Amino acid sequence: MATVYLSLGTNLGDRAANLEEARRRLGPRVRVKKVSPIYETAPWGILDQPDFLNQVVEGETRLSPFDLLAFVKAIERDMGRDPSEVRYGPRPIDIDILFYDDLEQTSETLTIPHPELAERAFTLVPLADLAPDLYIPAAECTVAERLKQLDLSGIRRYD
Ligand code: PH2
Ligand code: MG
Ligand code: MG
Repeated sequence: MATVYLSLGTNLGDRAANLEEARRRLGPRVRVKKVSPIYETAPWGILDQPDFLNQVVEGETRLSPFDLLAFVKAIERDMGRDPSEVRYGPRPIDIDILFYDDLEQTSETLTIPHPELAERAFTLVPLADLAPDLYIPAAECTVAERLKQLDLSGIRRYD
């Protein structure tokens, strides 16, 4: 069994329902052990789009990293995500793999830990609720330490 941390993000439709639906759909292959609070977060990357809801889940899975990627992409697609949407643009659901055990891998389709993790307060805030002591190799510090260096304005508890 691998322990994985996944980030969920949504800014189209009924956002809270989208998070719930994504967690439910993970169920058969990723046993969700912990869920963070939900945060409402100002958009990052492309600023002119609706606010997101963000959440992180800790799960256990027997899927390999690439099979996990295919599984979460299928959930995104089945939940109505438009494959031609723009990078960083609006979406009903986004599921990103943040950590897979202590694996470090770089490839064209899947880099673990998530390559932009250390820059994204909207991911680090809910991740810190579950696993503040996880080490981020690219930042050479833990999740909690990295969080202290970021601007947290634009992030508020939602639930
Ligand atoms: N996801 C993006 C781009 N920008 N901003 C916030 N606040 N939350 C997100 O989940 C998010 C984003 C692309 O995946
Ligand atoms: Mg994604
Ligand atoms: Mg993303």
